[in-house]
Amino acid sequence: MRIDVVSIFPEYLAALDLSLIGKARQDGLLQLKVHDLRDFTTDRHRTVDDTPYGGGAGMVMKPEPWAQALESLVATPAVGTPAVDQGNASPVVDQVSASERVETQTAPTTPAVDRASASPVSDKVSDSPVVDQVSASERVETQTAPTRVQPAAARPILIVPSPAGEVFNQALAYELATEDHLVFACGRYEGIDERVLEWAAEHFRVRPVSLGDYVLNGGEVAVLAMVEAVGRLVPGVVGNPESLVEESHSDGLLEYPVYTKPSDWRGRGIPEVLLSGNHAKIARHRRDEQLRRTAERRPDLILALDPETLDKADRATLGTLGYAITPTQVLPATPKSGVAAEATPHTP
Ligand code: 6GU
Repeated sequence: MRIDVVSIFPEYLAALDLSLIGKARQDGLLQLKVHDLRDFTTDRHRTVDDTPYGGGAGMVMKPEPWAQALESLVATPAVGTPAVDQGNASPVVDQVSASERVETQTAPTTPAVDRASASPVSDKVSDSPVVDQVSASERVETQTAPTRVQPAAARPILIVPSPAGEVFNQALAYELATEDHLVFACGRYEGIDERVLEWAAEHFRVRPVSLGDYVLNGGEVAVLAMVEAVGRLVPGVVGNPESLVEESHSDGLLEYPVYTKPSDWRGRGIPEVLLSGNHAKIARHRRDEQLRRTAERRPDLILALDPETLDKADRATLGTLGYAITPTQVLPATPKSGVAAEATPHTP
């Protein structure tokens, strides 16, 4: 998978050199590059922001540096993509080597000053020795558009981290993990000029995405979270794929509690069943712990369960936790009437 991150703080993304994701980059499973937005400015001060039309607090990110940065990415194929693995024939600039640190000057081919005068990306396509994932016949060339226009489904995904986006979750992480190319556009200040997102829709599948209902100063921390969540689902990145099966959210429930040695620690023991060697009993105990913990911490997830995924024992446990299961949904039980909440008539 190819991942490009554009930011005015490329150093923020240095953590992606470490641990599992850093290893996946070294192994060539993730071709991840960080680009400095300021490399795509043309003025002496490398300006990326300006005052908002209509007034108000703060600054807004100027559109043109973003267009230049994003255009450079749709036109620059990654190496070693599944379609065409160029191996050692790859251009040095695109290689992810063990020694590679987060790059601050990754404007892939030409410096920003040249780019402004050159007719943009179509040159770079022909310069490149590497064929894009999308075959030449799938490309729709136009005379007027400065960038190749691809059919919507073949366009890379552009993720724009924003508290105003759709909420990121494990389902979205799984979806993104199947993509060939993700681009992350880290906004700062009050955000990016809205026209960038409209324009970008011609070249990307644009997805504004939020981590949750709180505000960060910029998209970088959100990108660290999303790249880790997505990257670890790319085949080969996590050594033992079984560990992806039993973790929180993989089945719509939180993970069960885990314990290791010693079995008696500061006067605290562990659930006896875990020492029994009875695998069926252990599996049942863990499933019940998942249900109990989820009901306590995330009742919204219990209500979102599909009854078809619940066996008899699940239903019994949910009953003791105060839930009723209808053929189509899980509901809070209403103890007095014994009738499911939805069926209780509302009095005006
Ligand atoms: Cl993705 N970006 C910013 N700036 N703030 C956030 C967020 C993202 N998710 C939650 N808060």
